[in-house]
Amino acid sequence: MPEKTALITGITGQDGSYLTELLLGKGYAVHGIVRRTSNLLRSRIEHLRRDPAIYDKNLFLHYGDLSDTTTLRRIFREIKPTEVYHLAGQSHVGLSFEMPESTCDEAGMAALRLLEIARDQTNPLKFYHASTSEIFGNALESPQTEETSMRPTSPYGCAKAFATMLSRVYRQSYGMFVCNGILYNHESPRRGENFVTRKIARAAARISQGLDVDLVLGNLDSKRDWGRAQDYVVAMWLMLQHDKPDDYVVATGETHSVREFVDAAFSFVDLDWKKYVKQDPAFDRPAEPARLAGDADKIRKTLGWKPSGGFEQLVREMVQAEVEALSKS
Ligand code: NAP
Ligand code: G4F
Repeated sequence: MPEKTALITGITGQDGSYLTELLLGKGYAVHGIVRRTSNLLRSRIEHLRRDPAIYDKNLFLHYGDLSDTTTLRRIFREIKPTEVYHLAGQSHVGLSFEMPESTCDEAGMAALRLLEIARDQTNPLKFYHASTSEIFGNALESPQTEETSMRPTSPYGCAKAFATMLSRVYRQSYGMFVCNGILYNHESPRRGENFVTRKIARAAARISQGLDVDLVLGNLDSKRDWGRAQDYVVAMWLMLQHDKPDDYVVATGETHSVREFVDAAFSFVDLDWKKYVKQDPAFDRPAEPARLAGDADKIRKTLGWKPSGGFEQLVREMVQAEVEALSKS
């Protein structure tokens, strides 16, 4: 049996799927919590689930939900994880204004439930909490560091700020090994289709093949610090391998506007984006950070982490993946 047993909430999401691949490659037994859905297909981890050398050998899935504490507690008791990566929850900032209560339960209260369960375990475990740059909101300084004060601008940001503070309290009060990864936007071909980068990459590919005629977006001026998801899951793992638990900003330090992302994506398929992109205020949020940029100095110096590739590479990878998916279908 592998010595290290990881439990991942949110294993079917973008980050959960890349983290699973990383941990399997390192010889871990990986357990993931999946929700009951009406469709059994879990596209991001289907290739692992269909691999008889992996599924039910080193990768195990358990039904559960963040609201179902008794089931979560039973899973902990049965598998005795040595590392817990808590990634699950409604992660769309815009939608958090439409579903504030369930978002805050999943992004905030669920961390409390899991920390309480972790506190009761007799075996030592390390706990990763998926914090976010959205806790900084309208930040008072740029770039932001681990010390920057929290000024969230959305229900999602508020809930994550709560869970981030709580993780610190559990570390300080109970001596638990709990880390906050304060991650800036990270993207990949596995990004959910209603996040702006994937929406743009998909539209650029489809318009170039005559399958769509336009792309409707919200705020084009907004600036984000976009990195590659594959790099960011390495940062999560590194945090739990260090001898001391701590909080780390994970970012590229480079910001680009949504307009720049659109320009780069459409250029890749030789289109002039101005002919196809429309704006609809329906996609605007009641409030949001105008610009987020992270200072990843601490994780670079302490854990030796750094991002690979740059903005152009990320855009290229995402559009290329969409073009290839279309040619296969
Ligand atoms: P994602 O693709 O939206 O995945 C979310 C995961 O949570 C999915 O596996 C989803 O399951 C699961 N989930 C949602 N509600 C649940 C519930 N009630 N019970 C159990 N599972 C539930 O998110 P991601 O991009 O991988 O991000 C991972 C985490 O990092 C999230 O907490 C996010 O808020 C945070 N984060 C992300 C970024 C980023 O740029 N990606 C940056 C900072 C922080 P289904 O597949 O069944 O929907
Ligand atoms: O892709 P987004 O929806 O990502 P957002 O809001 O920055 O949140 C993501 O990153 C956070 C880390 O900073 C995570 F915590 C969170 O879970 C999530 O992964 O939007 C990026 C920007 C925003 O300014 C938004 O207003 O793009 C702007 N935008 C413009 N048009 C749009 C659209 N966003 C979306 N989703 N859809 C649009 O049509």
